[in-house]
Amino acid sequence: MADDSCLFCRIIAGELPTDRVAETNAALAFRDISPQAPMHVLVIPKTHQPTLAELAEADPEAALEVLRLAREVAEQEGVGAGYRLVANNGAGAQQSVFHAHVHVLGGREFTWPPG
Ligand code: DGP
Repeated sequence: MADDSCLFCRIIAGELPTDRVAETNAALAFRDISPQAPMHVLVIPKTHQPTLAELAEADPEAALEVLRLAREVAEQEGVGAGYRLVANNGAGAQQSVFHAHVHVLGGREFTWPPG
């Protein structure tokens, strides 16, 4: 179910321009507007849930589809040997857009712990 007030639902609907890189029936991948690595793509489910954790509970198959598409994007973008998946879950983790998403980051060295 789409939420008209949700930025990512509007991207899915094609109401806002975005640089799409891959798509399945259940998920969409597009470049982050504020990249934190040479390759930074967001993968989102086409159904609206505020967080990845809530998506996993409400629609586990869609959550799996997001992870599958993240892998495909990493391979397609040439970073399949090593990339980072990030899911900021909730405001306390600096989530800023409350439509479930996974960040796929690659093309540079990563450190641990993350900031
Ligand atoms: P998070 O902080 O985990 O909720 O990540 C949200 C990401 O969404 C952040 O890295 C910036 C990105 N973003 C916000 N608005 C837009 C937009 O309009 N287009 C695109 N492509 N990315 C956006």
